[in-house]
Amino acid sequence: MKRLAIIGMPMDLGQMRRGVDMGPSAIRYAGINERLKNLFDEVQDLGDIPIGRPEVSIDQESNLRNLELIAEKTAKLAAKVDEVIESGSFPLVLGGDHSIAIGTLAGVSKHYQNLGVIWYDAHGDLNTAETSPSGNIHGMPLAVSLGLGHPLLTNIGGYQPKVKPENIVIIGARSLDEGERALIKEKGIKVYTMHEIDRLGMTKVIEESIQYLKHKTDGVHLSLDLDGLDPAEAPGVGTPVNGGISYRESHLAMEMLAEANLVTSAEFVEVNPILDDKNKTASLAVALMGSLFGEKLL
Ligand code: 4U7
Ligand code: MN
Ligand code: MN
Ligand code: MN
Repeated sequence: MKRLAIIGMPMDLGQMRRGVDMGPSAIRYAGINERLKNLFDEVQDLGDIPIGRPEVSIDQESNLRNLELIAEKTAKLAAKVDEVIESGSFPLVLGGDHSIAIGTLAGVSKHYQNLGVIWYDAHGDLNTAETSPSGNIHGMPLAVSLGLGHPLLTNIGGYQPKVKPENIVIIGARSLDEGERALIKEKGIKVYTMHEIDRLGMTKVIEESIQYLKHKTDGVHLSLDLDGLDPAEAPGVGTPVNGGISYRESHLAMEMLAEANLVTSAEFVEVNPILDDKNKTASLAVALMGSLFGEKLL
């Protein structure tokens, strides 16, 4: 039995542009159920983790925006993701800004000795309070998962780290801050920047990524930030960066991952319908999910 469980995480507290909290609705409206129902024996939509309308705040001591709230809400997501995996379903989380990955990974990584992570993103999301130029936690979830950052975040689920640096592949990077670059070098994190994608082609990038992760991991989480794609194709994102991965390259990447049967959990984040053009970005997310879960053209 192949079962999929969809979890909405309508949280926008990790950054400053409102609207990304409507991402899960936009993705549902774009037809996620229709698209995926034939690719699984059962597709279950578990609805949204309740976020409410909490008052935003800046932690005086750490300078982190909405620290306590994000810790509280991502812990709830972690528990739900944990429960879904426990029940034998594939967890698919809909964001929400990328800070939600702190919760997803806390829930997923309990179940694996050596979790692999594919971080499909224009950014590294490897900042800490010390290196962040913005104080926005959506720029930090990968660092948090490595055990770097505020203890309220790194200790979610009661253990850390969630991921080892050698089990991470970043794909699509083209906007890395100083501290992120230093951390990538220090930890030897594998990164395919846009330069490598142009140079090698997406086929090689994904083939290499699969080879890199296949033998040393017992599960792979795909964290797909829609801003990894070019803003011409994915305009509905809060932090667009020109010169991104194309629609076709992204489909190819998802299809190759499907063939390799490597991915064991996934999240699609940063869809902001207020900034979007007729739900184009949410529709793109749904189309990519189709490819990721094995939809065939013929
Ligand atoms: B996203 C940034 F400074 N690096 O930390 C930061 F450029 O989840 C952007 O990838 C982070 O969208 C983008 O604020 C986070 C900035
Ligand atoms: Mn991101
Ligand atoms: Mn990003
Ligand atoms: Mn973003």
